[in-house]
Amino acid sequence: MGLELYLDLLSQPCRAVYIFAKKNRIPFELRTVDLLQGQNHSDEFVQVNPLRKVPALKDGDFTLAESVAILLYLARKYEAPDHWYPQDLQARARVDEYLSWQHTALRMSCTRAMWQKMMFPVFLGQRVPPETLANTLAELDRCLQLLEDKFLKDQDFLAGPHISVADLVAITELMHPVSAGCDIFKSRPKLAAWRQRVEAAVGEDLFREAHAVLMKAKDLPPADTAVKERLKPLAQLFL
Ligand SMILES: N[C@@H](CCC(=O)N[C@@H](CS)C(=O)NCC(=O)O)C(=O)O
Repeated sequence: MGLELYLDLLSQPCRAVYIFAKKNRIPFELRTVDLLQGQNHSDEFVQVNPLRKVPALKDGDFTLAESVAILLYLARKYEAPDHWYPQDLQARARVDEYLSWQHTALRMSCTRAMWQKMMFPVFLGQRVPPETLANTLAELDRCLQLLEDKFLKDQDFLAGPHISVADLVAITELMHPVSAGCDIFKSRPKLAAWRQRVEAAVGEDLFREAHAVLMKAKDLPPADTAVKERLKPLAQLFL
């Protein structure tokens, strides 16, 4: 068996891996793991990733978790064009710097914004206190400012003049609040222009395809009681 990628495109790191693999014409079998149905807890998936999270990779007997590790494995194994993860010491360090930062900053505020604005009220039928949402959106705004000031600056892409895995990881995060109706680019022309450049570099069709599941999430039918119960521990992390 060749390369298998275990993904749910509702998940932002899965979309980054999916776009990277497709854009680089890396052949893979897509194994969809439906998180809302709890398929990440199935015996089959736990064999691949005991952490029970997507994305995950299986390449023959080799299994790998964590989106950053997966992106870098794919970049190295398939010798992706240098700009994705440059060989140059300092250019690579810039990409690494962003990948290290975003996990503890942008990631959580994008996830919280999407869940609090959309998944709780629409899917779980649970009210989110307005002050909780306001705090989340304020934190998101603070992270966006850091993204612009520290990483994007006056460059075309986050880690320099060319698109890299940092841009994929970032844009797939930012599309989370966008899907919930947060117009995060409206008052940020620099970031909006960057988004256009990333979409153009990825290809608009691939970008749309990767985000189709997410953009339809607002139309999900309300969860039944079993799904609500199963998602409770996870959902609490996003309040
Ligand atoms: N640090 C991990 C995070 C993976 C992660 O949190 N995946 C989420 C989806 S975005 C997941 O599988 N959640 C299921 C759960 O926690 O039950 C990565 O970057 O791959």
